[in-house]
Amino acid sequence: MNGHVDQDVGTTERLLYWGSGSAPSWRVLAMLREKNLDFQSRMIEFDTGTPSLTDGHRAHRLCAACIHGYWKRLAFDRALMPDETGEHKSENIMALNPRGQVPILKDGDAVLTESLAVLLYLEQQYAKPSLMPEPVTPRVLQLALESNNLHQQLLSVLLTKAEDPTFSQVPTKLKQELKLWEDHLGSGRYLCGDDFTLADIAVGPLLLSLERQKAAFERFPKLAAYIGVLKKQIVPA
Ligand SMILES: N[C@@H](CCC(=O)N[C@@H](CS)C(=O)NCC(=O)O)C(=O)O
Repeated sequence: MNGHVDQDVGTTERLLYWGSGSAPSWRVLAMLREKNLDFQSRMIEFDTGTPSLTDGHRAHRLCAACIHGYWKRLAFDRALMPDETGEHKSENIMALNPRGQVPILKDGDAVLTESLAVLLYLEQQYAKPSLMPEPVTPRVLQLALESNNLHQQLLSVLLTKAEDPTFSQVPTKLKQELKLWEDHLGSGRYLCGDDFTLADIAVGPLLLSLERQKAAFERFPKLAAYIGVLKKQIVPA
């Protein structure tokens, strides 16, 4: 049975630490599900009362840790910030990932802390069902890793009002990034044709997170259609 709830599930030696609203975590959850892999699920709590986290953000399950981190990068007055007491900074998590970030996957003796590394590892380690065409298609690898550019831009919109349905607050750089992904989509159902691949798992949760923020995709019709497809394939996290 696949675990993606806030409790231990299964009896395997596979354990995933993840956070609600965390797109990188969502990638790993989606991958484990596609691979039909059992795991114990540990959803960590990183909402420590971040002042910028509105009810709208909470309702839309946006990543509290990202919002917090974004304020910090903007050099928001540290005195106004709560201490980073969220579970992601606990001794237990820091011992596994000194960056204090999730997702973290323990698989037997292996510990992986970067979501894209986890995807590649799982694909390599558990080949079936395959999410990588054989022979390896450069495009799948290219787009899977290129998705990190979109992730960077996604972080920049986390502070826009979750209730804003117009997408008017979306920074120009994000729009430019979305245009690139619009152009990446061809006539196939997915990013690399008609097969669901690792590239879709890398990109999907990022787009679904944006959609969760009520971002309107009217000016990106291919992306809008793709998101509709992804919503049927990728379980919310
Ligand atoms: N590059 C990492 C990013 C992981 C990440 O940013 N995780 C966030 C949640 S979405 C986190 O744990 N942030 C806590 C912090 O940075 O303090 C990955 O892809 O796994």
